[in-house]
This record gives sequence, structure tokens and C-alpha cells, in this order.
Amino acid sequence: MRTLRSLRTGLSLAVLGTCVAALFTAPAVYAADPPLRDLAAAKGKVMGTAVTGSKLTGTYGDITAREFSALTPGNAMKWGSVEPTRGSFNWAEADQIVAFAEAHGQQVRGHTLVWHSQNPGWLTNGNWTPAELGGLMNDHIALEVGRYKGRLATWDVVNEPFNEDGTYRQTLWYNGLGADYIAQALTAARTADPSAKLYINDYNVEGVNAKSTALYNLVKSLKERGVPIDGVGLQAHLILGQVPSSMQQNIQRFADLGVDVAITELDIRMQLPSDRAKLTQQAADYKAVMNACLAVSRCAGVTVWGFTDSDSWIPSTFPGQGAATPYDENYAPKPAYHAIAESLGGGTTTPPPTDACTAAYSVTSEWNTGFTGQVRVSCSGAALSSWKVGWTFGAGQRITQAWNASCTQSGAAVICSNASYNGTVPDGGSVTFGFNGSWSGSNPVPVVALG
Ligand code: G2I
Repeated sequence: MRTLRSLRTGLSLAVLGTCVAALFTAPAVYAADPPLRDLAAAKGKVMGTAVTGSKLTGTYGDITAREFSALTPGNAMKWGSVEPTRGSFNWAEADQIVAFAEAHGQQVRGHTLVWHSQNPGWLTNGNWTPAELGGLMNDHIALEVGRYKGRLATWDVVNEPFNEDGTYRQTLWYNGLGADYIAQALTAARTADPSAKLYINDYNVEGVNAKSTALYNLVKSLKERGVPIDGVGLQAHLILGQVPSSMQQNIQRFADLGVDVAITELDIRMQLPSDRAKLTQQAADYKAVMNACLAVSRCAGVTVWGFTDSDSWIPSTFPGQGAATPYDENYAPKPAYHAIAESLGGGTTTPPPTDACTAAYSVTSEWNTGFTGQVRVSCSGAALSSWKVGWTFGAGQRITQAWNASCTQSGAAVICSNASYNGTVPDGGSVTFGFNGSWSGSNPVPVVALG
């Protein structure tokens, strides 16, 4: 039985020493809805997330397993990842993600076989004849799709083939093979794994526009020619407040062509810092996307492009923007998470307070018998003018030095309060303090309380 418990500000647990616990108010623990994957399954939909293989342990792994019924490797199956040098393969992360999914009853969406980006240098720098290029593409598809034959539910066979105006993107593939590279790639993928659903995936094709109409016309002609095409992926890298109003209509027109549709890379970015108004708008936007998919039976489901703000491509690509996913950087579900649950028929239990400050403890480095830790105090929809953070070490750890806070330790109980200069935590902001400590045997992360 899967349950979700989120621990918010004011929490005090039995594990905290009485000395620490006395400082803080009563627990505000809420039991949330069933996991998103169960809610989605009851509606006949898949709820997925992109993942990074190396992170699939601890809290990240727990949430991935509990909440999602499909995984897309964010980078691990791209050509540049699997064959960085010609003929020399690295399947480790891709294999790991597939094994994780199988262990947790999840589908895998293979991503992606034929793209203009994240290709290995040897491929992009080569001077290939059309015959050589076609051979390389077909061999790559045969090898990678064949490796996972019968185990992957879907493949994004061709990624991002169009320009915004609906003309074909000038890529290695288009320039070398012409537009028919798309039909060739789909045909090769069908041969390599007849049971996988084969998709063309693109961005800015969520609403009805020139680009999505070009995709529509392509899918129509592929169907007419008998080329194997099972679905279209609408990536849905969206901007706050800008969910296209024609999204459901667009999904429906593809469904009417006789293909499935999936929302494959959903995120909704905003200018940082986030605040309550933006997070509320984001929740409404997530719900609008969910509802557009739910309204069309051939919409297979929705995948978010990373479920936590700590694993999102947005901040590095769009400086100053972020907070695009349903969980914050400390794995607390945001209003967007609850909006997804509600759209899937959940939302029957009390949602968490949207005004909250939280404290998150992490170990940033560890050696022989010492470690460096940090605690980040963050606020969203609330603010602080002073703060105290407390916890109880579970394995005899001792603080030896702290900075940006004054910390005292009595037995296992630690209390840290703000320095003279960092008591203020604004709405949408955060303050971090650090410390060195000693440990032996193990160094478990304690539960922290903010007072
Ligand atoms: O760009 C966003 C997505 C658009 N649709 C196709 C997706 O495959 C694409 O995903 C992103 C990944 O989320 C990023 O993680 O694709 C990016 C590349 O276009 C990925 O970024 C790359 C960085 O550019 C590299 O520097 C980095 O080594 O991620 C790599 C692995 O972390």
C-alpha cells in the first residue's frame, strides 16, 4: 500500500529529543491522495516522468517508484549517450532505468532515436554519403530498439523534425536523406520491435498552429502510405499562463487520424522567485493540460520532464526561470502536484498549506570521520523575520563548527538560530547555513524542524 506523507513547517516528531521538540509547534502532517499512478490508472491513463538514472535512490527513487507508471530516460538513451565513440557503447544508465521500471511495474518510453541534438561528435562531424548515413541510422535503430525488444512500451523514434513555420528542420538527417528519413526510421523501428508503439515527438505543437498542422499533415500522409506510426508526442514545455486554448482540439484531431497522443515532456516554467500567485497559476495550468488529455480517449497519458525542480533542465537553459515541475527542490509537492491529483479524481483529502516555510537538511560532502552539512530554510507564500532549526542526530554525530547560524548541541539535540544578518527569509526566498560535523559508523540524515 502506497501512502504519501509530507512533513511541513512546525513538524515535530517523536524522534526529536524533548528539548528540541519543546521549541516547536504541533505536527502538521497530512495524508495525501493515492499516488498519481494509481489515480491515472483508474482513468485509463499513464502518468510518467523523465528520470536521471544516477539519482534513482533515496527520496528521488522513492517518489519515482510511488507516483509514476512510466519512465522516460531524460538523456540516457540518446545517441551521444549510448555510442559516444563509434562502435563503443555505454548502456549502463539506460539499462539501469529499464531495470528500475521493471522492478516497479512501470512502462518505459524510449527517447530518442533520430534527432538533431545530443548526437556523438563522430556522427555529426562525419562526411557521409546518403547511403552511409541511411545505413548508420538504420543500424542504430536496429541495435538500440533491438536491445530492449519487447520491454519498452513506446519509442520517440523521430524527435523535433519541424521548424516553427511548419517547414522541415534542416538537420543531419533531412539534409542527407530528405524528408523520407522519417518513414525510414519508423519502418526500421517497427522491424526491430514490432510490439513498441512508435511516435514522432515535437515541441510547440500542443495547440493548433502552423507547426502542429505540419505534423498533422505528415502523420496523415504516413498513415495513407502504410508507414508504421502509432502516436504523436506533444512535449509541452510551457510558459506560466500560456497553455494553448486549442490543446484539446489539437489532441482530438490527431486522435481522429487514428493515432495515439501523449504529453511527453510537460513542464511549466516561471520567472523566479516563485510566489503563491505564480504557484497557483501553475497549478491551474497543469490542470488544464491534464484535462485536455483526459478529455480524449486516445490520449495515452502525461509525462512530466522531471518531477522535482532539482532535476529540471529549465534553470540552466532559461536563466532566471525555473520552478517548472510539480515538486520543489526539497521534494515537497507543490500546488501543481495537487492539481494533477485533482484532475485525476483525487483531491479528497486536505491539501497542504500553500503558505509555508520549510527546512531541508543535506550532507554536501563526507570523508573518513567528518562531514559538511547544510540546511536551507525556504519560504513560499510566507516569510520569516527570524528562524530556529532543530534536529536530533540519530547516530552520534557531533557538530564541530557552523557558519551563517549559531548552533548548540546538547547530547544528540541540535538547535541552530539565524545569525544577525540572515534572519529574514522573504516569500519565495531562502537562506542557507552550513556546518562541519563528526560521525562514525553511519551518518543518517535527521528530520529537521523549523520554529
Ligand atoms: O531540451 C529539453 C528537452 C526538449 N525535448 C527533447 C528532450 O530530450 C530535451 O531534454 C533535454 C534534457 O532534459 C537536458 O538534460 O535535452 C537537453 C539537451 O538538449 C539536456 O541537456 C543536457 C545538457 O545540455 C548537457 O550539457 C548535459 O551534459 O544534459 C546533459 C546531461 O545532464
